[in-house]
Amino acid sequence: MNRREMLKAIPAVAVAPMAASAADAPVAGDTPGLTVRMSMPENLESDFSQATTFITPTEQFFVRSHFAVPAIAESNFQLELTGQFDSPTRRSLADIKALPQVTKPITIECAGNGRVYLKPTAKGLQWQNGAVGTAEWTGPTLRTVLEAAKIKAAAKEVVLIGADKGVVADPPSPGAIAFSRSITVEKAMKDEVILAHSMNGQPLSPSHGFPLRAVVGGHYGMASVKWLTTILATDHPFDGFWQTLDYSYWEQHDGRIPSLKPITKMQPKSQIARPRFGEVITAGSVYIIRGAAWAGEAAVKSVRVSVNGGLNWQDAELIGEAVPFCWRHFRFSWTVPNTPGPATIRVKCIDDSGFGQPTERSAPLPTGRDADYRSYMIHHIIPVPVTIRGG
Ligand SMILES: Nc1nc2c(c(=O)[nH]1)N[C@H]1C(S)=C(S)[C@@H](COP(=O)(O)O)O[C@H]1N2
Ligand SMILES: [Mo]
Repeated sequence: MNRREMLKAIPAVAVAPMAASAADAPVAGDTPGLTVRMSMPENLESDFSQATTFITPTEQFFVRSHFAVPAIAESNFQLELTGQFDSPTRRSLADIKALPQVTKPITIECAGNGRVYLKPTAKGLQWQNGAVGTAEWTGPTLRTVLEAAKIKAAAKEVVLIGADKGVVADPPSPGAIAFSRSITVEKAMKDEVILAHSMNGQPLSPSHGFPLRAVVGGHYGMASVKWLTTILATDHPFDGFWQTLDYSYWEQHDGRIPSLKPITKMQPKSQIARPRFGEVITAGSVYIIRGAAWAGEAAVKSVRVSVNGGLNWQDAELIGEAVPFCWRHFRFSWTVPNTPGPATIRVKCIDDSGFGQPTERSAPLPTGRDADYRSYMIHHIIPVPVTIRGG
């Protein structure tokens, strides 16, 4: 934590006993607001200490954009379906809205969320823990759209291509390229993949992909292509810039020939909303530790809390119902010691296959070494330091 964050930390608010619906009620001390990580292109971070509601209000939802927002008029918007389709087509927004619709909440986390906690410092946007949010998305499933255009059995992947484009400096791209990512047809056919025209009941804002975006539940954010204009079905894996050079990680084989694999599934993770980093907490009080946990395509089985530097762990209470592909809020009543001094809070999420969060970035995982995730998939335990002060 830096000095500015220290100074920003505010005293804990008095916490009253909570009703069952507390997950949906904002907490005292909430303020709207996004932090500018980059103004051009627009990269805005949510304040995770405000993330005490299941749905993130759209104006507090983080924005991650590689290029300037493309201006698209709804009247001449067309989604092109090309490649491995028996009936390749173009569809207007009205056509897309005329298909069967679903509305689903889905959590999106940027693969670089938490990058600021990496040591040594990694290149890239220095996100703290606010590049994550949950919104309710409306539109047809991608499957509905693919089946309407009669996707061929030979199709293995669908490349989702955005209208935004530009030159990438590092590593240098071959001229201006459009943001694009693929998912396998197997994933594309799942219920959790939506072509959304609406977010939280309103048409998408320009920043979040107006007029149409993909939302790929369970995958990191880069899969959820905004300003979607083309769906290219291919019979071979896509090797584009953000599939190989960027948003990729090292997969170890025999320790000698690691190979780059596209980042896909969100790893189990939990974050503390309250207390904030460096918060001052009253000695002898009961403090409600709050936060949210998610596990991508898996479910959150439990969230464990340690208030003594990772020595002992106890179960947090999971709030509300488990919603697939969404975060789950948790709380934990901490009986704060009477002795003033520093304390450290840790939380860890364990998914339904028993896979949890590593203690350190370098820890070995079933999938390889966490450090091989380069500057992405940052899901090791991040301790939150606080100061206990005489009451
Ligand atoms: N066309 C396009 N889609 C995109 C991006 C982009 O730059 N261009 N950024 C991706 C990344 S890295 C993330 S994390 C999410 C963020 O979605 P949001 O800005 O709505 O929060 O959008 C994804 N979709
Ligand atoms: Mo991202």
